[in-house]
Amino acid sequence: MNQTEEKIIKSCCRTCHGGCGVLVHVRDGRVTKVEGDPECPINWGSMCAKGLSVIQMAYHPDRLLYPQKRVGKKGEGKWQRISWDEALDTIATKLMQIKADYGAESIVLSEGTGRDYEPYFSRYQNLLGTPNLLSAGFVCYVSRIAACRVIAGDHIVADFDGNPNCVMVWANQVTVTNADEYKGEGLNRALAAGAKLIVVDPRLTYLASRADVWLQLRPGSDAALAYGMANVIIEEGLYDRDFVERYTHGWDEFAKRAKEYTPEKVAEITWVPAEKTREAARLYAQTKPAAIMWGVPIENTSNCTDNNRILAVLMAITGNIDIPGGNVFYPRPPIRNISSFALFRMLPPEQFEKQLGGDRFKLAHYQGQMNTKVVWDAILTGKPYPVKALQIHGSNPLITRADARYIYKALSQLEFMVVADFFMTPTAELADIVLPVATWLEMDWVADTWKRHGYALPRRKAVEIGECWPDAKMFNELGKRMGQEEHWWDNWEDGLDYWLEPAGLTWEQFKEMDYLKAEMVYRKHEEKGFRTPTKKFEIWSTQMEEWGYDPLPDYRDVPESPFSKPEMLKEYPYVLTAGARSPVFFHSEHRMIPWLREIHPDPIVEIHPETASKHGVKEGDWVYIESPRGRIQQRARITPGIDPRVVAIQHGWWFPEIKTPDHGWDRSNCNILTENSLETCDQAMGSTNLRVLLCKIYPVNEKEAC
Ligand SMILES: Nc1nc2c(c(=O)[nH]1)N[C@H]1C(S)=C(S)[C@@H](COP(=O)(O)OP(=O)(O)OC[C@H]3O[C@@H](n4cnc5c(=O)[nH]c(N)nc54)[C@H](O)[C@@H]3O)O[C@H]1N2
Ligand SMILES: Nc1nc2c(c(=O)[nH]1)N[C@H]1C(S)=C(S)[C@@H](COP(=O)(O)OP(=O)(O)OC[C@H]3O[C@@H](n4cnc5c(=O)[nH]c(N)nc54)[C@H](O)[C@@H]3O)O[C@H]1N2
Ligand code: SF4
Ligand SMILES: [Mo]
Repeated sequence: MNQTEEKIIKSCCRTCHGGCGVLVHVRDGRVTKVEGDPECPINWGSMCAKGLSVIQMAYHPDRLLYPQKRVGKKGEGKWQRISWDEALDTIATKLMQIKADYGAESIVLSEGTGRDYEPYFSRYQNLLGTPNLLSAGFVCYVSRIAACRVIAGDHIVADFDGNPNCVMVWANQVTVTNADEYKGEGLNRALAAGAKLIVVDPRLTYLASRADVWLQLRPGSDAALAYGMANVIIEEGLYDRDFVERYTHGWDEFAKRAKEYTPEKVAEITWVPAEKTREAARLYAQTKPAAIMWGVPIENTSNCTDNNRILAVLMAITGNIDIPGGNVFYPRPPIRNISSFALFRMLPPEQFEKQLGGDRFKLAHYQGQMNTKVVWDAILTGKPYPVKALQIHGSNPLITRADARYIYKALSQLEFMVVADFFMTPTAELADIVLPVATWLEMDWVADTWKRHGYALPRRKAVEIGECWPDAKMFNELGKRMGQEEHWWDNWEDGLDYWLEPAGLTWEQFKEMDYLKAEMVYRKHEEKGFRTPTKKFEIWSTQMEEWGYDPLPDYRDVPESPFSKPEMLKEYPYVLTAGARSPVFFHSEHRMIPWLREIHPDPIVEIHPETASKHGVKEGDWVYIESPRGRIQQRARITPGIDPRVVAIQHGWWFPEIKTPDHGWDRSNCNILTENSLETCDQAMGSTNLRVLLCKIYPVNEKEAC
């Protein structure tokens, strides 16, 4: 390569859940600029602040550049540089010893959200023989996939390619979060083409401000509101009779339950005026085609499974399933699917049955997902069996999982812990070995395949930095040291050819392509029915019934609310909603990136002006937010865009600039406040109440402010 010539490499960002096509400019082996690729059908040239800041992340002075081992006590912050060979040999020896002593199930693997090395990680898991792979999936997206799978055969995605004329955005800020399948660009285009917009959100978001109808509901009351809409749709005859009669199972029972949820009754539960519920229901049911764009607050809760089910039912009864511009099943690109890549067949069934929490949370178990509390319990109590080791790739549980102090206790007691990350996070500080990970700029990859939008895109390596490795390479090299040699490759990148094999492509061929996309076919049910036991869309789920759950979706209030715990209101008078995304941070990431921190320097609590004045809180003041579990500080933003009975805080906060090894992990971390009991989480999926609880607020005195 001519060292002074600039090269432009077409690639695919993954600074969030990923997918945007990007042009990476490289000069002298260093990335000098990234910009959106106008030809990419995912983002059409747009990029967000996080993606644009990847250069500051990749070349950050605090970035982990080589493996390290802990030399002091846990959390003391004393580390020593080691070679890759020493790191891998230590991990392999220790894990094989633990497996021999306690069984493979005593090793828990853990990944963060949307990490697309999943095929390699799951292959490593299955060959190791542990049933315990902890991800965010039990509270996020996979829970939606699981619920849709049992009632409709597969996940149902808003079809922006098919030009919806109405979009109901439910608990979602897609133009900020670009979550899961499509980027916000799809919605922007639909709105520019004149689509109607309904927004269901307790906060006046950018999208709510543009909406034809904004339903400002009480956080956590979603299923009641959806039932209220179903009530209107049924009472006013706005449902799709033909679809309901030919393709659904359980309509009569559902209609009977929906009858109870009159808009007036729903107004009491949700705080949404009855007329608004009617208006939204009519607009959604009468504008064809209409899509629901759903978001994660309906899943980060104890009613996760049924929130998902009832929204899917709204799609079905209005005949918006698998039609252009509705909610559709996308065919996958014709490459090796995850279960085949990950060799699921290699995990013995008796090992799978040992999955922690598997006997309790049946939908989660069915989808290979697990609740987190069962892992912390097993570490601390040794029950139902001991957990001795945790290997974490790309997660920061101390900040992102419920009841953070309990997690701190569990991680502090763990016998052996490995963390692979870009930076030394508060979680990594408790590890024994820390491994430096490559960013998306530093690897070839088949990107975006976990999403249900039908695309696979080539991510092309632009540079190498330090001794950082892609996670996939770590699994490949560890696997070979742990008796799995015959299932791994000499060079980890050869796995890309294996992945692409069913498409008749090698990586060398794929990387010359823009993308691979399966051809879309709509209305598949007309020919084949749905992939459920009855071949129908199961409003009444036969699978849920068999597992002993309510076959119909139900509304259950969150465990702490003015209705479920009125006795708490005296001390904790406000409904707290925790975790609406900031456009410039991805969960606990990016607090160390100068461009992004300049835009968003502090954690923010949103408070209504009346509420703020009641507590003597002014714009920009530090405020304590307290729940029965503890208290944290965030800075006040006074806004009329929130109900006076509700306060909204942000999640993901720690302070990399605080150089003590705890990095201020418990000052503003909203998961100090959340609760995590097994009794209050969703009994099918195990999802925890990360979003809604009761709290009190009061000003921080000057001496105690952050
Ligand atoms: N910039 C950025 N992007 C991200 C992430 C990030 O951290 N930062 N995280 C990624 C991940 S893993 C996910 S899951 C997605 C999530 O992406 P989204 O689904 O868009 O999630 P949020 O922004 O958390 O919440 C969306 C909206 O729901 C509202 N809301 C809160 N509680 C309730 C409720 O009880 N009911 C209703 N109807 N609405 C409620 C919030 O006020 C918020 O405006 O974003 C992904 N993208
Ligand atoms: N209270 C509350 N809690 C929440 C939420 C909420 O709304 N409220 N949201 C929940 C949701 S939906 C989710 S998905 C979870 C997310 O939870 P996590 O996935 O744990 O969150 P992140 O902060 O995105 O990721 C943690 C670490 O992964 C590292 N990382 C990023 N990419 C890679 C990679 O490719 N490889 C490796 N090895 N490391 C990488 C980052 O540097 C970061 O330190 O949080 C949940 N927690
Ligand atoms: S939305 Fe995500 S994939 Fe797109 S530019 Fe931003 S960080 Fe990258
Ligand atoms: Mo998520």
